[in-house]
Parts: sequence; C-alpha cells; structure tokens
Amino acid sequence: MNLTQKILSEHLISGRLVPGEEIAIRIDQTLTQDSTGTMAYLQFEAMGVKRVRTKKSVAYIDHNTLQTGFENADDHQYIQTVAKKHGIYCSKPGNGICHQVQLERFGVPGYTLLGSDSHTPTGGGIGMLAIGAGGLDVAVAMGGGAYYLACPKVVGIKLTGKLSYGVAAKDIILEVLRRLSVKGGVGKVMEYIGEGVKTLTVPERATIANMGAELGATTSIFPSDEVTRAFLKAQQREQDFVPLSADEGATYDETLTIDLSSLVPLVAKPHMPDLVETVEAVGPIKVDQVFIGSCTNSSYTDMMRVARILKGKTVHPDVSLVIGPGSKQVLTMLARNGALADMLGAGARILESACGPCIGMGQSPKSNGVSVRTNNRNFFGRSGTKSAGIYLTSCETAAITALTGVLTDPRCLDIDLDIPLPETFEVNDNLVIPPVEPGHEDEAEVVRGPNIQPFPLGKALTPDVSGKVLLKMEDNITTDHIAPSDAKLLPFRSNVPYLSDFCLTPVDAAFPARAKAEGGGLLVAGSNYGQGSSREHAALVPLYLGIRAVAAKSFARIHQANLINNGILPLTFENEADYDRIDQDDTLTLPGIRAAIEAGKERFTLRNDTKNEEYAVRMPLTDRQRGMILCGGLLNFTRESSK
Ligand code: MIC
Ligand code: SF4
Repeated sequence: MNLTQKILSEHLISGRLVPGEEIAIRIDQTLTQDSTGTMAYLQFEAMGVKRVRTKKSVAYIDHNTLQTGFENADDHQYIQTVAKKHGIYCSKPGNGICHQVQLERFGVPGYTLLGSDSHTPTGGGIGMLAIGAGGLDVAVAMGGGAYYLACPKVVGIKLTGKLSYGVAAKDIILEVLRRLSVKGGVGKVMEYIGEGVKTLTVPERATIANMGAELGATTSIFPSDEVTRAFLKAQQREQDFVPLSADEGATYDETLTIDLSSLVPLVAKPHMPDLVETVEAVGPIKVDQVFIGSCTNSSYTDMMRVARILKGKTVHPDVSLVIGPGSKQVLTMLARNGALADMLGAGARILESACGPCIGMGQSPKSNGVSVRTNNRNFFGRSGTKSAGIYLTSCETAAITALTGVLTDPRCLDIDLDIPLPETFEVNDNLVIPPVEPGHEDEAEVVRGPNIQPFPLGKALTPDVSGKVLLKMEDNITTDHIAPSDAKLLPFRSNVPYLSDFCLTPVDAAFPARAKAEGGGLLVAGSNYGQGSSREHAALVPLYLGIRAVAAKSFARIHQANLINNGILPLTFENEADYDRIDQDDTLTLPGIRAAIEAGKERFTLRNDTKNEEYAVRMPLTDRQRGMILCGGLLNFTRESSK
C-alpha cells in the first residue's frame, strides 16, 4: 500500500478504497479558523452536541485580526467562549496562522485532520492526512461524525536530486502547478516519494503540501521519517513521532518525476497560481510591494533566510516590504536571535503573526501596483486592489526583489542561505486557551455580540426547479469571485444577508441586484467552478439570493460538497458543448427533478425554455447526499434523520 491508502484504511468507517467511490473516514483532529469558524460553530451549536468527540480540536483566530470596528472582536469572543464550552482549544489572535501552529504544536503523523480551511493539507508535511472542508463538515466531525469524501486517486510525485543554490521548496510546488494546472489535482492525493524527499526539511515539505491546495487536490502528503522526528523533537514532542511510509513497491494511480537539481526560481503571474514561468523569463519588472509571510512561507527557516538576505541592506526606495512571521514561536525566536532587528534595520514593516495581506486584511497594493508575495493565491481582486497584479514566489526571490526594486533571480546572491533547523524551538503555548473540564460545559457561557447572526437554512427540494440564468461564467471561477473577502467584507462572515450584496460582483457588479429582482434563479459556469477557499459562504450567499442550481462543466471538490451540504444542485453537462448553447437570461427548467432524484437517477433533463432545447446533465449522488438535496441541506437532513 502507499501511505495514503494506509492512513485511509486505518480510518475507514464505510466504503471501499476504490477511486471515485464514496468513503467515510474517522477524524482524529479538527481545526477551524475565525473566518469560517463563526459559521462552523453556529452550525455545531445547532447540532446540540455538548463536547467534541475528536482527539483534539483547535479553534484558531488568525484571519480577521484587523479590528476596524466591533465586528471582528465580537467574532473572536464568540469563538473563544464557544470553544471553551465545548471542549475545543482556542488559539488566540497573535499566536499565529492556523496551519503553521497546527504543524508546530499539534499535528501527529498518521492522524487524520479535517479543517475548515483549504490549506489544512499543510499537515501533510509531517505525514498527516490533512483535508480541507466546509465548516459544516468540520462541525459534524467535531461531533464525532464521519467525514464523507470520494476516495481519491493517489499520485506518486517522485523527487530526485537536490535543490540548487537559490532554488526553494516553493519552486517545487510552482513547478508541479506549471505541469498539472489548478485543476490537475482534483480527486487526487499527491504523495511525495523518492530520494529527494530526504533532502527537504519539515517546513519545506509543509510549503509544498500547503500549496497543493492550488492544484485542487484532496490533500498532499510526505512520509514521516528521521527528518520528521528531528522536527518533532525540536518542538519538544518527539513522543508524537511514528515512522510512516509507503510499502516497498507500492503502486500509484499516476506518477510524476521531478528532478530537483534541474529546477530554477519560478513565479506565478497574475491572476492564477498555475500561470508559472521562470523568474528569468518574466524579467526585471518594477515592483511596488513585497509581502513575505502566509501559511505557505512563514516558518522560522524561511524567515531566517530572509533576514540573512536583508541584513545590513536597505529596501529599495520605491518598495514597501511587509513581513508577517507565521507564529508567535517564529516571531519570538527572531526577536531573540537578532534577525528581527536585521529585518527592521533594512526597512521591513513587521506584521503580527496572522494571515494579513494574503486575505486582503490590510496592505492592499496601490492602483495598478505590482506586488511580489510568498503566499499561495493571486486570484483577481483578492489583495483588495482590483487593478493590482500579484506575483507569487519563494521567500528568497521576494527578499532580493525587495532590495533591488525589480523582480530578481536569487541565484545572483553570494551569501550562505543554508539555515539548519534549530535543535529546539522556543515552546510557549500560553496563548492556547484550554476548554472547561468534562462535566463543566453547562457552567461556561457563550457570548454573542451583535455581529453574530443566524445562518440561512435551505428549503426542501420542490417537484420542479425553474429559473432564469442569472449569470454565465468562464472556467476557473474561484470562491473569491463568488463570496469576495477582504478587510471590508471579512468582518461580516456571520452576516450572510450583508455578504449577499457582494456575491459574484468581481464577475458582474449587477449580479446581486439582478438575483434579488428575479427572486433567484440558476447559474451556468465553465470548468473547475468554485476552486480555492473552503468558505461555505460561497454556497450560503447564493442560497440566500435564491440560487437553486449551478450547471457547470466541472466543480472544485470542496465547493461541490458545500453546495450539496446547503441543498443547491451541482449539475455537470454531459456534453460540454451544451454550455455554449445557453445564454444569460435564458429560462431553464429541471422538470420532475425531485421525483427523479427520489428514484435514484443521476442523469437529468435540463430544458432551455427560451431556446426550446434539452440538454443532459448529471449529478451522481450517494444516498446520504440524496437525502441532503431532498431536505435542503445537511442540517435539515441531520434533523430529519434523527427524528
Ligand atoms: C483562503 O486562503 O482563501 C482562506 C481565507 O484561508 C480560506 C478560508 C476562508 O475563506 O475563510 C480557505 O482557504 O479556505
Ligand atoms: Fe490565511 Fe492566506 Fe493561508 Fe488562507 S492562504 S489560511 S488566508 S495565510
């Protein structure tokens, strides 16, 4: 067996390990963060479970940390108090980015981790099977429920050789994205194998596993070996180490080989993480801002390399350099060893340990600005400045670029960039608030400020579904298009009516008003619809606007699950050419859809009443998903089934 199969079979509750078939797995750990967490905890509360049933559940506050009004602080207090009551540890703002802290302090090789954030796979850096999901799925897992997913194919990515000077782990994952594209990983786990794996430290492996999310992959995973042991030992938790790897001669559904020694520094150009070229080919474009940080590249070793490049130098006069170390542990260590002073001395603007600019929480670039960033997504508008162009690179490329003011290949440097992993990390978990002891749940009070609003529930499916095509979209529409999030909108993650006014506005500013005027309707999209974030809001906000179905060429995994969880029909065209026959404003009908779903059909007729045509669409559903679609979502389904 390969490593993925081993962990899946150890956690298998139902189903067979046959790619594409539905399986249910037991979840050992969960994580939430604040921007998806408020909704996840409201849903968890609605389930009426007193205390989480996982081995460990952690609620992080790391996304909405810019407090420009009462809203985010209200959310923080709600999360901290609801966590305390229900047996969940709470990582307070300032303690760091969820994925970085989970890797440092809580991740365990061989465990399953389900997180309400698409970059949860970062845990694959220490051999966890770590999967991102919608908040509702995570709430169910916290309550002890299984996680249902399509059994993934396993891709063996064989690494050979060793990285050359100035080439980083980030360049490995950018190379994978260049080769496979943002939909190349859908339905697959990327399992890293081969001699080259040993040359990579845990933080480097975590960078690769993290950005595997941009492939659309279910997750990415590395073996747990002596490198993993050294990392856990330095984190003072060697007891969590177990050696794990694929069996000798294990087979894979697909394989890919990457010779690390042949790689060069790469960059993803605006506005997609797979628009990858070499730094050399893109050339010395003028840069206005550099951001070094995010869950992809903010480890201690990353930051130390940056500090070395900056030491004794000054940031280019036309560049604003912002640095966000990934966790309190990292920032404290930089403060103690003097590296922080080197960064400050060079003119860097230091941010608290949080997501920050990666999710548009401040530091939006200037109009038409060029920003070089070390995070994982450069989707249109995500930085908060629609006219800006975001380029994604390694820390090394970003740091030297901040000094020269133009995109620069770090291989021109002549300093030692070899930063060994420290023998011990500084461990102080004083910002992780433990829950009440079992049996004391009733004594703990949950505080709900005025920003905490109820969430919309889906309605039972009607006999027919009919409506206008309110918007026709291209390929690769992201959840940042469907439910945009920046510093102005993130404070309203628990206020779906407010967010609905921004739904799909990066595609068409008039969409929300049109949807409201029509009293709802349908959406038509190209392939990979809903890629990116795990935010359930990308289903809740259209639900609120009355969207009943989305007909697309294909869907991204987490978004498709979120649609079903909320009772919206995700339909795929049997014949992709039918996509071209539909226009915005056409009226579409799914005649007898309820009866057809009840009868267990997967193929349905989509009638175009305007053009008098019929198309075949598919929606393969498991029994459980069928139940959810018929009742109007997972929460209704859970209630109905427990009656
Ligand atoms: C992201 O990187 O897009 C986020 C913000 O972390 C999201 C979660 C969210 O939308 O709140 C994610 O990756 O799932
Ligand atoms: Fe935060 Fe950005 Fe990572 Fe999402 S991708 S968890 S916003 S740092």
